[in-house]
Amino acid sequence: MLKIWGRANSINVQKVLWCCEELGIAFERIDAGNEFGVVGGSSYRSLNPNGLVPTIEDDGFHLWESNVIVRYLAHKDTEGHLCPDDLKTRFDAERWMDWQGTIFWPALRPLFIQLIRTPTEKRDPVVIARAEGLSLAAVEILERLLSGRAYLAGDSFTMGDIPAAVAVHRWYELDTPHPELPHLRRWYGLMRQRKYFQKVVMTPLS
Ligand SMILES: N[C@@H](CCC(=O)N[C@@H](CS)C(=O)NCC(=O)O)C(=O)O
Repeated sequence: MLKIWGRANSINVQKVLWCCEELGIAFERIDAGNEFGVVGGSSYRSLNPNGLVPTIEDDGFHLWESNVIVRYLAHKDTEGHLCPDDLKTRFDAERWMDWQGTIFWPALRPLFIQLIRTPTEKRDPVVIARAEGLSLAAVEILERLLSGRAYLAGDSFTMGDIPAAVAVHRWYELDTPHPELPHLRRWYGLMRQRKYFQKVVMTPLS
């Protein structure tokens, strides 16, 4: 059975758990990271030299980097539920996965850390203001994209929606201004209707 190391409240672990649930892949999850430790030990580091979560083991194959794991699982699924067959649609989805990891989450993460993991008296208003601006600029990119399509890579739910949706969920849940973005709101509503998004992602931020 697929093994997944990682605490269930991690954005990056949630991508993998949600993907598995969507694809009906059975898995065993092992708590690791933050208060659970594990990631600092030499046996974990031999699987993932970064000492971060998630890491998976599939039939003796170890893989880390959450978006790559989602790609791997989606591609491996022979039914093709989440990995589009059409090359251009597939790489459109891939593009939004990379964008989440390189643009969106780096913009939003400092806001998440400040508002969720930093005591009020230690918060830095400069960091918060900068992260709010960069995060808004990122979600406005999604708003423009979603004015012309139902999902990030076209007219159906794909692996391309997974990383962005877990980040958008955090943006909406954070106590930060949320200007009206009707297309983003509609797409986020579609995510919120998904049973496994509710199960894995719609949990209190911590
Ligand atoms: N680029 C990596 C980043 C992994 C990462 O930063 N994971 C965080 C949790 S979201 C982590 O391991 N933090 C330290 C910890 O939990 O101990 C990925 O997408 O998998």
